[in-house]
Amino acid sequence: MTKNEIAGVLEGIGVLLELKGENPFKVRAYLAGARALETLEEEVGTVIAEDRLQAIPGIGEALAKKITELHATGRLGFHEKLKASIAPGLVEMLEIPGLGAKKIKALHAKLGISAVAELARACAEGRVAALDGFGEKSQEKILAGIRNRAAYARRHRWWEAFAVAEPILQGLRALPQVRCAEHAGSLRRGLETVGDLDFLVAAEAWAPIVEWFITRPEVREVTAKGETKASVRYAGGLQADLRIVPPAQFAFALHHFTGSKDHNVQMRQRALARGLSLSEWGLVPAEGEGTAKEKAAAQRKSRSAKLEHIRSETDLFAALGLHYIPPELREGLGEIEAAEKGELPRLVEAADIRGVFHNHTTASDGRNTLAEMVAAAQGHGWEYLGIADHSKASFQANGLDEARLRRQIAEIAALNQSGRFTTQVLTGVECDILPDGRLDLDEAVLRELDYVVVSVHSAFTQSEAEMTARIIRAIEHPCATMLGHPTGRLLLKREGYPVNVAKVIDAAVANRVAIELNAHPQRLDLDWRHWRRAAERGLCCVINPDAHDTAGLEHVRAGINAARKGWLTAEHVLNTRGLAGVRDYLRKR
Ligand code: DGT
Ligand code: CA
Ligand code: CA
Ligand code: ZN
Repeated sequence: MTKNEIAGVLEGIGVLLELKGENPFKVRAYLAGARALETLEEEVGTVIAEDRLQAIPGIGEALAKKITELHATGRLGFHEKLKASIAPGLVEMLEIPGLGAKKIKALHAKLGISAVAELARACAEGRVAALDGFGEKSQEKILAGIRNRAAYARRHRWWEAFAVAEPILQGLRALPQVRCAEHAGSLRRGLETVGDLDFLVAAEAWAPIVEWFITRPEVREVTAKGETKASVRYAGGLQADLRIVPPAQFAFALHHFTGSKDHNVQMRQRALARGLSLSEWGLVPAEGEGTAKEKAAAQRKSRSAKLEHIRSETDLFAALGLHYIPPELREGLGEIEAAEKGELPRLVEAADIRGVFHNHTTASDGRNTLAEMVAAAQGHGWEYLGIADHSKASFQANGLDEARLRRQIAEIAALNQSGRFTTQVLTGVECDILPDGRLDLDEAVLRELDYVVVSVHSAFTQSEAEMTARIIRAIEHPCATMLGHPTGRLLLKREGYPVNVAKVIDAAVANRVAIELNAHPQRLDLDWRHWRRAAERGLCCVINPDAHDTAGLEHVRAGINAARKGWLTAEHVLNTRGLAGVRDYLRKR
């Protein structure tokens, strides 16, 4: 187990102890231990090997033993026993966003609630609001939390879904019977969350493909099996549909099963207006008897119509008088009109990215050193890597104060001068926006940096008006260069704080502050749905991985998906510019 995974278990123990009503000192000891590990600057393995765990403030003998066991085995008998000693319904209630151990304990003690369903009923009947220390507002929040938890459980983040899907697609392509295979559905459209996976295969022999698909080791359950299709559920709950079609039908089926529904409806209407019927089986004259399937088959046999020649999605769009529409744009949001007029944007691509801002190192809560991060950025072929560690108000993330930041600036200057890397390091900071909208660091030190990311990490419960005013005040600060993760949402985990995004965008445009498209797969914040209009209004986008380790730099790919869904071109994105262009942009501000 890694340092952060161990910290996660310790924190979990603290919460469970609190739920059990254990001595608060004991609870705090585990939470403090978790914090101490998270901010540890060296490898936990090294510390264990050299028997120095107990030298870390906040870690005593008992904790050191448990950390060692977790590091070595990935398990902890004490944790498992503790979990087993608490009603599973209570542990489950901990997954409700916004409901902590203290409140669950009170609900259990006063209302005898020990399951999520009981809690939902108690809220619906108003019994929670009547409790001391709860009230109407708190009851509403709990109900919303229960609803969110159920909705979150039905979907999966794109990044994790893609990691499951990609090896299966490659496996399908390697089968001798398979002519071609593609992802379809929301995964292919690059949606931030995915309900289920959709695989589409062209082949003439079906049985061996279906058999292969349902016997993968990751499959937990086969939920449907037919001659040319199958559905399965994998470990982790993700489900997948496989459909196999004859090669001549592949382009139509790929288009149909890529969707979205809205896009498909509009495409069918367009076909009808031209006297054609579009379906997963083909594009055929709309008049006459029979189903679309029969007509497509008849047409294929007669080899007469020009529609025969549709072999790819490009051909299919062309047959309806349209330029090719990239899957990311197929949401029924005006892409067909733009494709008709030849006005589709040339969407930004991963290869356009020349560097990134907003990355963390071990100086705050990152897991790799400055040099390790730069080496990785160089491996990506980037010209520059911006470092933006946390500022001091984010004490839980070991944020930097003015003195530590100045030392980092000097360290970066020395590294750049050493010529050790071709990738240049830019100096930045992820400066906390304090609850009143002031920035967390002195203006003098901010002026010494190449750029400043401003972000909200505290006081999430402010009203929409307060939060909006707070963020706008930060945007108006003369040193602010870009706004980090503007809504603070964590996909399938936590809704964003309330904020008037349109006003924030206006302020950013007016103050020439860029807004981040935070590419962390859990954030993808600002949401792609805002970007098309925002870019039209002149907003500059910056795709930032918010990397906390070298692997985190890969997340740029998820940000590219979102940017493409937001109709963004390379010109809209600051970090498609080379180092000279970026320096020029930063100087002119
Ligand atoms: P998801 O799985 O909820 O993230 O979203 P999708 O878009 O992958 O939806 P899914 O898996 O239900 O179906 C894949 C595509 O197949 C969908 O985007 C469009 C097409 N499709 C499925 N069912 C229907 C339908 O009832 N009507 C239409 N027009 N298209 C459908
Ligand atoms: Ca799907
Ligand atoms: Ca599906
Ligand atoms: Zn942040």
